[in-house]
Amino acid sequence: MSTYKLHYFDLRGRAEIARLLFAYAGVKYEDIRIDRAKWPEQKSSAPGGTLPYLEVDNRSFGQSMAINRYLARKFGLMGSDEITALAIDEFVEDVVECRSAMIAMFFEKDESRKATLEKKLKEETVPNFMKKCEAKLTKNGTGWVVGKSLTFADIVLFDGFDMFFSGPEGAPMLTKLSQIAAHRTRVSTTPKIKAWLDVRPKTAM
Ligand SMILES: N[C@@H](CCC(=O)N[C@@H](CS)C(=O)NCC(=O)O)C(=O)O
Repeated sequence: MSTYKLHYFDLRGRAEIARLLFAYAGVKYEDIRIDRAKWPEQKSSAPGGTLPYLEVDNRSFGQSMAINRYLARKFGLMGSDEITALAIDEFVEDVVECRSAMIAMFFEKDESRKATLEKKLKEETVPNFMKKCEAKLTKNGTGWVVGKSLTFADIVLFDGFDMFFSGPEGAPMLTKLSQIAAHRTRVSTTPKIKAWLDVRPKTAM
């Protein structure tokens, strides 16, 4: 049995999907939360100088999505065949694309550029993604994104928009997205996930 240490700031951010995967799989790991003030002196021990990174036994690996995919595969959440894994990954990339557009807008400093990005996000990117996601959940008809049980895709969807759906724009939108709303409930009430959500540190993001 491998030993795992997940290093990140005291945030959900880019580490929360891994934490949810550990929780769902019921696998023990050390959830190491680095103080921002101490980060500069620790940066050189992180692969690529960024967080999160995962120590598996005594080897360290960076890049959050590589870590997430490794854990998802290890914990049997990538489906039982390669085509199912492809469908899961396809959906995960849709989430990543939509989230990246949201993050780019959030961090844009130039006001005029920010306004352009925000308009595109509100009028096209987010509604289009949500529409596609509602249709996908309806078509699959099992309550899960791919196949008949929870996979990596469900955890990525749940975590990817967790902050958005708790906020002033996302919360009212969710009332009109019946499939996604039901999906959020289904994921968050899955016993091992619920147990983590109930105790996880309350952080701003
Ligand atoms: N593509 C990388 C991005 C990692 C990244 O930018 N991490 C940020 C925190 S979310 C970080 O380490 N910031 C501190 C720094 O760069 O010194 C990943 O997904 O892991």
